[in-house]
Amino acid sequence: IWKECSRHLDEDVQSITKSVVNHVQTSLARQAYNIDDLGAYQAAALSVRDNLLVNWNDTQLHYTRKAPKRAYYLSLEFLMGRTLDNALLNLGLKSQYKDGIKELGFSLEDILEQERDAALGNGGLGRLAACYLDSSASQDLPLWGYGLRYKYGIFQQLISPEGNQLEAPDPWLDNQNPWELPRLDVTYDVRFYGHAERIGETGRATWSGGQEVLAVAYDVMIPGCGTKNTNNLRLWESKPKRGFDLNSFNAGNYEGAVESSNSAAAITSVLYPNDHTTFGKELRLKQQYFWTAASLADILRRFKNLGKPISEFPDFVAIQLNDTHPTLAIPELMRILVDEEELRWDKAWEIVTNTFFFTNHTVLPEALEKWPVPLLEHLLPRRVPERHLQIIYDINMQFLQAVEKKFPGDRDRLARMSIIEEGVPKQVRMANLACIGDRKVNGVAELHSELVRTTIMKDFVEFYGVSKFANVTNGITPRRWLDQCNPELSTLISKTLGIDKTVWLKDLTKLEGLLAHTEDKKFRDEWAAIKQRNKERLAHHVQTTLGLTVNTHAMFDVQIKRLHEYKRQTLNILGVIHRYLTLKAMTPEERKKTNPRVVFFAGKAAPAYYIAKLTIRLIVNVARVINDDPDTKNYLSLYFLPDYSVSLAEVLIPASDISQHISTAGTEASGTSNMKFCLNGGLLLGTVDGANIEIAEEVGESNVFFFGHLTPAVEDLRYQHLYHPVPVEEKSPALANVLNQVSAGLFGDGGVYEPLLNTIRQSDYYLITDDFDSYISALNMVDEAYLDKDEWVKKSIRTTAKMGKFSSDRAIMDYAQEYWNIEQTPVPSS
Ligand code: 26M
Repeated sequence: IWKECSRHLDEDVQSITKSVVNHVQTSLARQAYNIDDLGAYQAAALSVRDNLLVNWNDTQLHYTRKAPKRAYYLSLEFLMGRTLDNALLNLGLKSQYKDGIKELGFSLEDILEQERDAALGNGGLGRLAACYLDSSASQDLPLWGYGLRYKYGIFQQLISPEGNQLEAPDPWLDNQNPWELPRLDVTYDVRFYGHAERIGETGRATWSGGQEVLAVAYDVMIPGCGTKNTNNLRLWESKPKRGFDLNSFNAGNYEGAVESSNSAAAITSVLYPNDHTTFGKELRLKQQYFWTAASLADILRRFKNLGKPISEFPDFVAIQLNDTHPTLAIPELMRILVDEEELRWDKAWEIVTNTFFFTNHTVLPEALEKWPVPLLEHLLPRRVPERHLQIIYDINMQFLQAVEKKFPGDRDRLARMSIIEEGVPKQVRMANLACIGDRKVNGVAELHSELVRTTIMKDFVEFYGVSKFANVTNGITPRRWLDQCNPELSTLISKTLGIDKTVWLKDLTKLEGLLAHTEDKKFRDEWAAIKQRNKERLAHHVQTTLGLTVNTHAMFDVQIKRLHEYKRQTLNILGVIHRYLTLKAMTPEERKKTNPRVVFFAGKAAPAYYIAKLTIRLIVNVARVINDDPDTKNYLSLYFLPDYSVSLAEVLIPASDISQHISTAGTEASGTSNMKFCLNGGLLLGTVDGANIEIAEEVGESNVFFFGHLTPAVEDLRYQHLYHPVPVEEKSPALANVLNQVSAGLFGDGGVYEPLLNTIRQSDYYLITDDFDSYISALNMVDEAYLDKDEWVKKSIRTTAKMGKFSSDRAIMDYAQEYWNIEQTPVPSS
């Protein structure tokens, strides 16, 4: 049998080399002997793509034939990262390709590094969408994603000599992208501005004038793990409807001739790099309407091919709205049903409210999306009653009448619940519209969903009843976030559990089987050795990219996420400074007894977020001083790794001993990197917030390091800051000392940091002063625990073993069963 198997494998390897060489010669039009790593990557990718295409075609055909109910995930962000490694693993072809590529004189590891990240997202929300796509395919669920094909993804982050963040464009499509299939025949017209008129007896509306733009589909194949099912992510590109204006051209006005095509192409040119703040920019609203209109038209066309009556739409289609960004889909579907399908309002509304589901990702008030009425009015005209804004007004009127009926005379309540916020200008509250137009609303972790029910959606819970408001705790795909990023650990787990990896990767609760081995010294040693090699891999990365040498015998302490005051990178850096000052005050003998620590930061700041950028500057300049200080550098060093990305996370996460998730209680909806670190055996230092709480529930509080005030205290503390302020010196002398040292210029011109320090000295909205001392003691407890290496490794194993709940497979199955009512539709293996 073994001979038979290896013969097959040889055949596989031979056919792989043949296919790769073939792509070098025919697709790339290059000579096989004259190819570099990039060329080898491209040829290998095209060869893998051939495999994916077969599965993708079979899957789409199977779905069409079986005609199950389908789900659609509408997200303005899909933070996919690289594809080749993931595709090889999901197809089960990695070792064959490794051999085949080697035979061609290349190393698979090196060519994988050639791929650019698809970085069409800002952070957690976009990466969650990517994990859900992987899980939907792996669980054989008929789900498609819909998004935008931005020409430029999230900006590349550079750090200036002063330590400032600089932004550079991310031209990720400059090398051709082998993972997408242009569908130049799948297009829709989308119209902006212009006006609508009633025609004929029926009074149907037609729209004329304005700007017409073409939406062109690009399909990205999403392979499942250990299954033939390969789902689709459809991304829209905007194109001018007409090439250029011939009249202007003939009149010699060449600029004018291409003006409209430029503005059409602008719609999908760039991802907006802010998260948690809304700007009200017209182009962003255009993106949202362009995308929802094209996606709905496409979904409707597919539904119509079934030949079912429109009333059955919700029996065949479920649409998940990833945050409020796609909320215009609600009035748009109303427009289609009323204007084009000629349904009565009530009937249309019933269909709409049975089709859409809405996920909320934040309770921060500044992050709740609102659009000025005049802007919407301008973009989506309202000449006749059936147009968007009028539709929104009509939805609102009917809704408020129902509220008035249930709570007569409660004008404040009506004002709070109205889709329209009074003021100059009036604004459309997208979360209210999304809630009113949806079947169900969910938050992304237990605490967050409870906060949704008791704060931002309180009135709506009282109106609709609580059952409309539920929770789906986020998850992560263990394929990318363990098997792919930490192959040695994956192998050790399979060996220890005695099962094939595809089994536990698709039923992550199987990891609990590791608990039986915590007392096995040999297993623990292997576990620890893998962590050590991952630390060395990270150190090697820092050495080759930044030219800096990292002490791999120290504890690796990591905080990587978008820069934001609520995430409190400031607390971390002030803690680092405190540690530095403490070390400086010690004798050399005392220092030797301390636990050496290397602190890593990475993350991007929104380009206009001044305080976040100042935090980066402080981190970079503290690093310069600390890493250069001969007294302390063996005990404490600090790195800010520029241009955080999915690929960088894949190197950082497996290398961490401890990671920090230290948001002010009640502010981080869930967090998902916390799950990734724990899955890779890193311990967690965090506040009682978001999914940290559920992680602690799973692994037991003795295996996590918690600190800080709890959510119910936060409001009171903020009130005290405003009305009974206590100077920092009194609250935390240790913190006061740190702030004073920064002001005094220990890390370069102190004045530069005053605006940042003043956020703490003054209203301190995110409670740095209240949590600082408790944070420092938690850090000390981490040090103490780390001294007992054996016990630390046990904690690490226990943590990984209890991560089953946080597989995105669990989350996606929850959506499938409790929300969308869709069924697993496996493609038979031929
Ligand atoms: C909105 C308007 C205009 C431009 C951009 C935006 C916008 C973009 C991204 C707003 C929010 C965006 O993302 C928010 C986000 O990533 N939230 C995170 O979602 C994760 C997945 O649920 C959670 O784990 C995190 O706690 C939450 O912060």
